[in-house]
This record gives sequence, C-alpha cells and structure tokens, in this order.
Amino acid sequence: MTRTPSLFDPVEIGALKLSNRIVMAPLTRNRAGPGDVPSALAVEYYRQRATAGLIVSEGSQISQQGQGYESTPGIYTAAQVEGWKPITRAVHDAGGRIVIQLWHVGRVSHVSLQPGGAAPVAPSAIRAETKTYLKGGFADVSEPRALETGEIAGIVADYAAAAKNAIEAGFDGVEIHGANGYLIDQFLCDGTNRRTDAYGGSPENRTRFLAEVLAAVTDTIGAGRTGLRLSPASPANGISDSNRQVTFNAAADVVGRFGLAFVHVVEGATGGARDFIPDFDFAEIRRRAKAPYIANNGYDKALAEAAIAGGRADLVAFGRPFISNPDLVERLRRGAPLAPLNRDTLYGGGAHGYTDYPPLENA
Ligand code: 8OZ
Repeated sequence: MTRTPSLFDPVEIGALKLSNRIVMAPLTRNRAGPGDVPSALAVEYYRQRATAGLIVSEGSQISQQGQGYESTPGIYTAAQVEGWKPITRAVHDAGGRIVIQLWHVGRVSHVSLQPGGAAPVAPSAIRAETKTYLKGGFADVSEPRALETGEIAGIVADYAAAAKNAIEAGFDGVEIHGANGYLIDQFLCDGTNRRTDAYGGSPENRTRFLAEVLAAVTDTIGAGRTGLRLSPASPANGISDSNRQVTFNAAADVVGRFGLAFVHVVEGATGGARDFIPDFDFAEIRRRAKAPYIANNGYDKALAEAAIAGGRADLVAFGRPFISNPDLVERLRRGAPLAPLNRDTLYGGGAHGYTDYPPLENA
C-alpha cells in the first residue's frame, strides 16, 4: 500500500535527489555586481532559502544579447562562473539543491543593454508592449530586429555553452526559461512569430527553436539535469497566440521526446489570475511532456497539498512567498503565518528586502 504523497516527502526527479517537493521559483532581483557577476549578498540570500527541495535561480542571461534588465546575473563569462561557485557551495553545504535558470529575453530588452547598443533580437520585428527595468527605473523596451535564419544556431550554441558553464559553477542542473514572453515563448507563439522560414508558421515549425535548444542542452549536460519552464496561458510581456492549447500541446510533445528532469508550468497569468484562460488544460501539457511536473502560480499550502495528494502535480513552486519567508518550508510544515512581501525592495538595491527577512524563530 502506498501512502498519499505530501509536499514534505523526498522525491527524485531525473538526476536530482530532493529532500522535499517544495521548489523556490526563479525570482529576478536585479542585484548583480559589475560584469553581471552575482554578488556576495546573493550567497547569503540563497543559503537562507536552501531548505527548499529545489531552488531555481533567478533568470540568468546566456549572453549579453540575452539580457533585458539592469543587473541581472549572467552565466557566460569566467567571472560570472566564479561568482556562482560560492552560491552553489553554500546551498549544497546546507543540504539543498540548485539549478540555474537559463534566460534569453529576445525582444524584451533595451538598446542600452545590448552589445554595441544594437537592437534586441526576436523571431519577428514586433515591439513588445511591456517595460524593462534600467538604472533610471522602468522604461519601454526597444524595437527589435528579426533574427536571420543563419543566426539561430549561434543562440542555440549559447544555451549549450551556458549549460556547460552551469555545471562548472556547481549547479545541479538547469531550467531553460521557455516562459513569460521571452525568446523561446516568442518563437512558440504566433503573435510574435511571423517567420516564413522553418522556424515559423505551423505549430511544429514554431517549436523548432525550443527543440534545438533542448537537444543542445541535453546533449551537453544530460536530460536528467535539464528542466524547462513554460507559461502556456500567460500574457506576460505582451505575448499572444491564436490557439494556445494547440501551440502548447505541440511544445509539450517536443518536451516529451527528451525525458527531462522536470517541466515547470506557470498555471495562468504569471503572478496573476490562475484562470486567465479558464478552460486551458494543463493536465494535457503534463501528459504530453512526460516529465515530473512542477506546478506554479498562486499556490498556498492548502492548494499545494491538494495538488500533490491528488496526483495533479509532483512538486509545487512558490515565488513571492520565498522572498519574505526564507524558511518557507518550515513555516508551511508548521502551518505558521507567512511574512508579507515588501514590493518596494523587489528590484535592485542591497540587503534590505533581500537578506534581512528573518526566519520564524527570530521574527
Ligand atoms: C520580473 C521582473 C523581471 C523579469 C520573468 C524573469 O517574468 C522574469 C522577470 C520577472 O520570468
């Protein structure tokens, strides 16, 4: 007889042995140092949260071209790899596991962040209705240019190189950021992909870039250390698609060919309504992806326990609650109250609102 699984039970996903099923979701905090090297403060920030079964790091650009916001960390220079090493060591010493989120923003960027002040790149030259965060505060993103077909292989290679760097930096694996209106999502969705080459048109063609990235990364570090995040029903960063279920079923079919460690799904509008597209069938995505399923978006303890106990999800990721509750796992275990989030300290700044949220026993 098997017991009903709980959030607090260990689990193995791919090559990763996790002490519980609570995942810290990727959270952009814009506190990297010069050269977009993670700061010493980040070591303490991640150490404080290492009781999560798995930490997914903040989105980390795979190249300068892949950066869309001020002071987000990278994983493409030697100095950045060195900067991540004390973080992965601290998390491991505390008994945790950590993967890095590999990020290319595509059109969600600004010329001031791009190599040589160039236009950001995208599947098609369609500007996003969204803002980025720069030194001076929030600003409109820049007009992108459409990638030449011949440039795409270089970006795929950047993902593979970043994955190799991640393992060198001591990460347990990677999460490929395929969500929230960034480059992979821009290829998947027909509102942002008007290409007439092999990367546009049919759902199969629009999944080609994702398939090539998955192939390159899994060939480099193994499918058991590779996960993917998708947001099939989210309008984040102005993304749109004429038939999301068809598009993301096709994407999930691609995922299912690779035997990934996990698929991490933002259910609904990112950080917003879970029922943004009321009839979207996330279970169909899970079936087709054939990978351990991390559910995310607006979960509390009751909803998370129900998802795990009911077999609807294998793990549950919490984002904002992990910012203000470094010991979120212990608080959920005890049913203790959660500390509120200070929204003024989300992006940029120093220790305040970053490493100074106390655990329960000091609160
Ligand atoms: C908030 C601010 C900037 C970036 C995402 C990486 O939505 C992000 C992000 C979130 O996935």
